Amino acid sequence: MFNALKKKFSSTVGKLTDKVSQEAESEGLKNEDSSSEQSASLNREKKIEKVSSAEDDLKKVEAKEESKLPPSEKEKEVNSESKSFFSRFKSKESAKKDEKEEGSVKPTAQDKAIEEKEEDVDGDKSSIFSFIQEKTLSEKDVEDILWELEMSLLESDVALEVAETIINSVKDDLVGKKIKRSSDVEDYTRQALRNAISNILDVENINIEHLINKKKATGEPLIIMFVGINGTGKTTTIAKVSTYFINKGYTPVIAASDTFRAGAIEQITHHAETIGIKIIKHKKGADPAAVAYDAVSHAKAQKKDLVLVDTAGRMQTNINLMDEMAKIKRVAQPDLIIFVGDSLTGNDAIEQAVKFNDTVNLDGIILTKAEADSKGGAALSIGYVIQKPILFLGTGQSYEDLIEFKSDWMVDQLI
Ligand SMILES: Nc1nc2c(ncn2[C@@H]2O[C@H](COP(=O)(O)OP(=O)(O)OP(=O)(O)O)[C@@H](O)[C@H]2O)c(=O)[nH]1
Ligand SMILES: [Mg+2]
Repeated sequence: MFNALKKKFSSTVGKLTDKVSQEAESEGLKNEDSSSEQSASLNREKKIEKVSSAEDDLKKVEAKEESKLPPSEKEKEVNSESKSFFSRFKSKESAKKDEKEEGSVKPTAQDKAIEEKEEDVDGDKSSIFSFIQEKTLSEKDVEDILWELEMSLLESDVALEVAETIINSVKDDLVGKKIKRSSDVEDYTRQALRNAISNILDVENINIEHLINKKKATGEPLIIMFVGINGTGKTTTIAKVSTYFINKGYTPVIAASDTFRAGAIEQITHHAETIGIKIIKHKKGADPAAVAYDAVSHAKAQKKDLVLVDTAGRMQTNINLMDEMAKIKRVAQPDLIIFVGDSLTGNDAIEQAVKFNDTVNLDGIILTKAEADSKGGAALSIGYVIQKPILFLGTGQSYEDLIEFKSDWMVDQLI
């Protein structure tokens, strides 16, 4: 599910990490080059300073130890005194190595004094390098890759306003971030994308179960009407939603208000019988609003918890059929109107949702066939565009193939 979208986000993370790492590397090298002279002269000065103070220390130590040395050793030391200190400093490493190999020779006080001074110099050097390697992300670092991402999102049927909002949010999050190591780019980008997607999906949700219980407390059923264009999966989804609430202990009734399409009443009757729930139906061509009204009366009289109203598929461009839907709404007075869209139709599903929302004011969305949808554009954008929550995703043809839509789950699917 939504694999193409997932790949696009993950490729953005990869590209940005590679780009910034490469830039940081070359900038680091440049900085190292340009600062190498400075740092070399700084180091030289420091070394000279430290060395001369080490020489002083050494002289003191030597003066102390001189008396202890036998004459021959003393002679050797006097000879070596005439060597430059620098050459001794230089050969110290190999001497140290030899000593290590010999294993038993303890460092002399002279060595210790020199070693301490040298460590100071090295310490200064490492702090210079860590400074060179820190990088602040600029707009220039991210803009090409984010532009590419925006194009990919549009190709995946993400609505333009959603793609733009995501890109701007990621850009705002990333620009100015201090990068100390290349894994930071990956972490920050991933987090920026997660934030952007969470914000897109952050539409006020509704809890249907809570609403059923509220209505139940007043002795009324919760009425839900399902709308959408032809063949999106309204009827199948009603069977799935019935199953979902039966499993939670509620009793639904179905209103066969698609009196328009041949075979529609038979189709939903078959589902109701299979699931084992009551269906209220009239003849083909009857007034769909009257069927819904009867189903609500039945539910009230029989203390049923839910009325699920099936409606005929209608194109959002067909004014008469859209008006008829508004009439069913007026008569049945549903508590919720749910738009059922085919996830695979991407941007079309979003456009339909906008038109249906304009006509009857939707409360929520169910996207079907999501299991076959690799693009994911509709799932990512539809809720944001009409500011209504996605409640469920249809994920197959069987009654159990319905999952509750949670924004955290969606973010985890994508990033
Ligand atoms: N793969 C898959 N198929 C689905 C899903 N939901 C519905 N379908 C299939 O989509 C087709 C149309 O489903 P219906 O429930 O008849 O659609 P409808 O919106 O009621 O159609 P009309 O009444 O003609 O407007 C059927 O073959 C369903 O099995 C789903 O989540 N996944
Ligand atoms: Mg139908």
